[in-house]
Amino acid sequence: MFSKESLFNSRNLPGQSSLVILFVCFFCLFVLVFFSERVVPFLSRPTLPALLLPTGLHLFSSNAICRYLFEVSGQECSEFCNQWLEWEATDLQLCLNCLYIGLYDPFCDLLPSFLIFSLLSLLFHFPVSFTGEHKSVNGWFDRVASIHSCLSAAQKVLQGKGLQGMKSYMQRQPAPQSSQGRNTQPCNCNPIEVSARLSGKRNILVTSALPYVNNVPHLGNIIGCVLSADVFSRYGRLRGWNLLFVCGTDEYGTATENKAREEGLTPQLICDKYHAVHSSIYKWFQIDFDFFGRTTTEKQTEIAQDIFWRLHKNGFLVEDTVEQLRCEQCQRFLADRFVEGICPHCKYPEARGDQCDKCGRLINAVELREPQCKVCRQTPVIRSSKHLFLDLPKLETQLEQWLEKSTSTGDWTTNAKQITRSWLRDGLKPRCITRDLLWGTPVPHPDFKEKVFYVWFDAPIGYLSITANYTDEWEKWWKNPHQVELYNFMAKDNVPFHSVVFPCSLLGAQDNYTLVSHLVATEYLNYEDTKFSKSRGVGVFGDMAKDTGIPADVWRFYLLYVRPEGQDSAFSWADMALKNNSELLNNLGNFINRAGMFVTKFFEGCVPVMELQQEDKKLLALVGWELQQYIQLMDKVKIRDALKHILNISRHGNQYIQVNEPWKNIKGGDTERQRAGTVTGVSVNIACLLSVMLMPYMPEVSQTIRNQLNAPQSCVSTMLQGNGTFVCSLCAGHRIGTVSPLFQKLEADQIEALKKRFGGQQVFDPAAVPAPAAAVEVVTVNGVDPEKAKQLTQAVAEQGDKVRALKAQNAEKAVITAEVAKLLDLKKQLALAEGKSPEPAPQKGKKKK
Ligand code: B3M
Ligand code: ZN
Repeated sequence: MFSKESLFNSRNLPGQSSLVILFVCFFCLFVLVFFSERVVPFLSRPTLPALLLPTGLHLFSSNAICRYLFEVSGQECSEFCNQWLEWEATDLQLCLNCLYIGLYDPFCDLLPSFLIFSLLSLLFHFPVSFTGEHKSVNGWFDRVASIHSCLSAAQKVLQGKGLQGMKSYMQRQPAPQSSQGRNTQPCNCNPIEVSARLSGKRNILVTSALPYVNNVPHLGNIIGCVLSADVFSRYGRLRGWNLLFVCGTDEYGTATENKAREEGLTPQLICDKYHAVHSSIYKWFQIDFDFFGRTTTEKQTEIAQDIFWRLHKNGFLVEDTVEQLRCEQCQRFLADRFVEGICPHCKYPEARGDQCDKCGRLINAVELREPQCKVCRQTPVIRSSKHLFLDLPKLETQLEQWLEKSTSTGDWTTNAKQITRSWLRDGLKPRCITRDLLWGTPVPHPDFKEKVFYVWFDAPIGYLSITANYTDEWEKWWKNPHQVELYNFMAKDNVPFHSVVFPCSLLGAQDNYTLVSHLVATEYLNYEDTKFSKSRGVGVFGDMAKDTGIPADVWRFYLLYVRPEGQDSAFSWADMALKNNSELLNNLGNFINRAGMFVTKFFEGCVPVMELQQEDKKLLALVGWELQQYIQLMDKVKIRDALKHILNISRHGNQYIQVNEPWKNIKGGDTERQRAGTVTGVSVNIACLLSVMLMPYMPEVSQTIRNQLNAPQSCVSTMLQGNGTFVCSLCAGHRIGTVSPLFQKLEADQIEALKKRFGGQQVFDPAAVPAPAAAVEVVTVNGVDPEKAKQLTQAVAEQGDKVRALKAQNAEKAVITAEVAKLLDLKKQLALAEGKSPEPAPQKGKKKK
């Protein structure tokens, strides 16, 4: 491996090509400083130098310019050259940025000149001299060094100690960390370069797996899909990307039909009801979709049938006959999960049609002994039925070619690549895409007119139809693979459908579809030391989070802090309290609050004049480095890792305040007071940066901080669009607003009560949860008590779950009877609170486990 160490220490003279590269770096900076009109016209600011090609294309990364020069000179870029280029893009750039920030002075207009000197002095790390054929490089350095602005910059920085001074300054700085030492993969693409590909912007299409409509999502579902996609989308918008974020409920299939039967509603009403439930949960969590649609629409039928006919026409559908269980009483074919019987392996009497819960073996429904329809308990019969299959083996080669490219150029998570590989390793088999159901997108083929599409064929098409319901220009997103990058967010169990089955549908349909470029899959989130379980009442579900009194942003923060990124993780109440109290309250909140309070208390609310000392420059360099890590990680969708860098910044800030003690200096003489001013000004500017970095994670807190600081709206767009350089956005004289604490402590007793409430052992006891700070006033009209009704609705639901769980576990009859009695009592109370007569509800069919 090429090592940076050897570069810094080697006595070797860089070869000619490496000098070319260094030369290009200097050249670019030179262009930037002295010919700033050459910057790329569509960039928001003159960030990088540019080379305008005869074709009209702007190259504006030194690396790209270098490659171009090789190309036109007819020379080949050797392996050694590539290594230098990589070094330039990763280590050199990083080092320069740190240095740049280290020298940063908000009132100095000689910055670019410092940069040149930084570069020059960097070279002093290399014991090289430019002789013979490299003489011209030497001459160039000399000429640049004698330019007035460079000289005066040097004087200002070096205070007369000359380049030797710069060299010793450099040697006192920490060497840039090697990429191996960092907790990140080096980002080989210059983000600015990529962002300019299309009329100055990346076109980013973000989807989150479509949640099944009939379930209330739990925290694990939320972090895996919508919340992760939301953070990335918010980040992308901050970066100025042209981004569309769509999602919606996945509404067809047996699960919906059964839920409808359970609740005595039509499937459509079930979908309407639960779509609203999902929407309100995501709204509370501040998931900022461009559009949250649903799969039961006309557009869905239109697009799904179009894809179907294309697959049919192109010969990628095959027919086969399947044996299935049919209940004559219910007049329907039974999906595997809706048949029960005796396990052919272990004789467990309540084995399901797909799996035995006792011995865990997979079962084919037709193998069950004494099968029963779970709805009416009649014995089903075996019927054979004709179905259509997607011919995956026929598409395999095409799929593999595409996968090779997508997984190597895109950011696929490791689990996504592994799961996909293992599916391919086992060889693809044709997959049935039709079902004998009513609730689904109708199959348009006359020979299959009683059938609907299988949900997993249908659901991903939902991404397209949902977009189509949002904009007539949906094809610009979905039939534009060269100009659109598609990010799919999901939990790992959804991977094969997104990496194999759905891409095969689209490849086979041959209509220039946009296929996934970045498949981002999370691992699983556990609840404490167990799994989330609706039936056991274990875990926090989306609709309950808001009743805990904990703000949505704190929920977001903690879920993102433990995001199962790379490995399974767990939600834990104790840990949530700990992270809230240590990271949010004592670290982040404390720093931002102190910075603002100093401005308010010591400087009458106006940002003081800053005169940066070594100490301040060091801090800004550190902050800049953390910001760069944040950007690199976010670009790679390492959401959890990136969050840690925000917290690092406030940690550095707290230390800085602690060491510099502005509260003491403010009482001293002029010099001390000036020092207090600088420390306060620097801190409050860092607080402003933090508010922007927090935006994707905690949108409300982020806005609150900017309101408190009275920060200009422009800081939001400028701070993350550069390459991670720190921008001073609150200048001396800027008046901030009213500062107040951002977070509240989570107390031990509050957490204990919440843990009990969601632990599955206890029935909901509203009295056990301390009321949130601002409890809603209870309105009582004619005995109707909405607040109590809300709590009782929850209690009824939880008690219902508990009863079902006990039944499912075959608990003792006496125990079940006692719990049923409690349930009936709760229902009575609920009816009263709702102002209805307390009649028991009519008996419904047995619920699924
Ligand atoms: N509804 C499964 C799930 O929610 C399924 C995802 C569809 S994505 C097109 O896990
Ligand atoms: Zn069994």
